[in-house]
Amino acid sequence: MKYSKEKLSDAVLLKLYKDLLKPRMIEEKMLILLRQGKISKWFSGIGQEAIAVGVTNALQADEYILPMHRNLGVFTTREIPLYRLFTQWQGKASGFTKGRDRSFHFGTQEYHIIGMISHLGPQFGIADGIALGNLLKKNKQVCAVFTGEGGTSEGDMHEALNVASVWDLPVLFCVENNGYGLSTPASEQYNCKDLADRALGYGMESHIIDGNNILEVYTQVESLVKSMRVKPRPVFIEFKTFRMRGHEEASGTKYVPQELLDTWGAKDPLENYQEFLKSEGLLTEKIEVVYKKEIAHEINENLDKSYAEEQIQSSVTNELSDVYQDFDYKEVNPTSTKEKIRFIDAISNGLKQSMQQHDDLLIMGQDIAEYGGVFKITDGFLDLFGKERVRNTPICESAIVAAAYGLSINGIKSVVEMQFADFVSTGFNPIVNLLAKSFYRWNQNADVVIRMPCGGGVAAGPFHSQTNEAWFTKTPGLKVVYPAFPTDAKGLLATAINDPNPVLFFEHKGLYRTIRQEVPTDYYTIPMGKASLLQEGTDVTIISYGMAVHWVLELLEHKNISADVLDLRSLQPLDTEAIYISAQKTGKVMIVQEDSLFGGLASDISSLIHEQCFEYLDAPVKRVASLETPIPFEATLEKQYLAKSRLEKELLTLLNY
Ligand SMILES: Cc1ncc(C[n+]2csc(CCOP(=O)(O)OP(=O)(O)O)c2C)c(N)n1
Repeated sequence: MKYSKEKLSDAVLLKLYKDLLKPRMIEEKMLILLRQGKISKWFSGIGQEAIAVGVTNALQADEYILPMHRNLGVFTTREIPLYRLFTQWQGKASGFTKGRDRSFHFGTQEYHIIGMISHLGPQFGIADGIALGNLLKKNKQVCAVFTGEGGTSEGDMHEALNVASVWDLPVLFCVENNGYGLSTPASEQYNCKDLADRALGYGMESHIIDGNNILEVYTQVESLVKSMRVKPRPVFIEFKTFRMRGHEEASGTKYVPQELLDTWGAKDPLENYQEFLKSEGLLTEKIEVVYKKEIAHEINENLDKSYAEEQIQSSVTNELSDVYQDFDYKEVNPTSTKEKIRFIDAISNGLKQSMQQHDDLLIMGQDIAEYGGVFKITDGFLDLFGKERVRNTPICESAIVAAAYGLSINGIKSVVEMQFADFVSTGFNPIVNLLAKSFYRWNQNADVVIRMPCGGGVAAGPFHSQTNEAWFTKTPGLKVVYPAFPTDAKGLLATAINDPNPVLFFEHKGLYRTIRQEVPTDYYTIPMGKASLLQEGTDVTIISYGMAVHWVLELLEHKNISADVLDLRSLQPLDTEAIYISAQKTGKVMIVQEDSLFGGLASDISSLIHEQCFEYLDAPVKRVASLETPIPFEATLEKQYLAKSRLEKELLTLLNY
């Protein structure tokens, strides 16, 4: 292997050696512990250390770095105390996730390291968000993100590269091409000569670097990030390297030809560099012994400390209280000035006022800038707030949701507009796995609101009519809001934006231009988790949300029925108290939802009522919902699909029970 010292000082050359040595020695220890059954799983980075160590050394300590499962060298180079790493792997309290997530699945703001989730791909979009935050803060920082060549096949990576290129984001995309993704050889993973070639297609600069040569990694990356800080842009690097051990220790390397292991074994980044430093007279036997002793002592001392720590203790209350970040809700009361406006105007108005309240709040979405969004909710926003804060995005829901999370990591709030709620399916993974689980996993909040124009009755067919709130109410860590009236929509949107947790904000398209109300003109908030009792009666309780509330009100207008009508307004948190009070009062409950029946909100609310109010009930709780089919396009078919047409019959049956 050829090494070129460039202008590096002896101190730097030796530091790089010591930084390479440390993860190697930790790993060797871990492999022993694994054989002794003292740790459960290990993803080896042996043979690849020069990449993590070189890149981390080239970055400043406060520049974010997003490693993967083979990048122990990132953590050690950032000098995380080893007992914290060891206790993390043992699931103990001094680790980074309170025993809630394993191995390298954690982040730490203290060390500016944002760890992976198992799904690999979302790391790229997060890096985009962090880099966007850096650009907006004008702090001249870059951010580096890692993946293996296997991870490059995921759609998330392509979306994120594209966004980074379109937005000129200073992200260093580091691909460690180590020959295998689990057992799949690179030849079955992609079909271009070099992965670096792909960057061309995104209009992005790329380089190929020998990932086993620490000096090449360090010097080239250092000069690249220096220039990226001055001229912000994404850079894609393919590091050629090899995975010398199994995917994880238990899976072995039987499928890897011995010649490959031999060839790459001869290129070992540590041994070769060691020889080089010795040949240069820089590394003496004496220094080497000192380094090894020092590191071995550090490992053993920290291991002892980690083993001495007791297993983690927690309680149900403690676990439940860590799913959401505490939110100090501040009531802002509406002024007396009101204006009769439509549902859509209330949302637009509320969003605008929140942009004024929060100087750094960003909105991202497709066609939202000059065009004003397909529903025109952000019409005129570009002139008011500028292109930096009102951002058109390419069509890539997954990367944008992940980027919103990255912004949040970098301290910036954002609202993401789904063009239609239906399209959230292509951003599903980062919502339910990144945003939802983040606070519980490592106490990092995801300050993101996702606006969801949803719902049927608009003859738009199966892909522009869904009301898919139940996809999200199922997932702990998300809040879900679903207003039915303009006043609620405006106040709840303000609260959703103030709340530091991820919120899905459902807006029924059918209400946009049909419902008007006298809405306070100034900024105000409404608390989440409080249902609204729209009508009071004695014979029956009708619980609903969104468009279905209006079906209920319309039906009752023409009937002489004494009913409590409860509009839930928010589904997570859910106002169970209001539900139980009303159910106990009337003894008969009907729950109406626009979504198809099975697995919807109505089912859970019905169960809750049966469990909590059984003695008070005069009839089984009735769920009324749409058909168990996709939503048809043609108007009469859609009418037949929607629950509205069955409402009256079901209500009368319940009343006569
Ligand atoms: C979305 C997703 N699919 C599959 C897996 C299972 N899996 C975990 S790591 C891995 C191989 C990754 O290969 P590569 O990106 O090349 O990284 P390497 O392990 O070689 O460092 C696979 C298939 C996963 N974690 N996430």
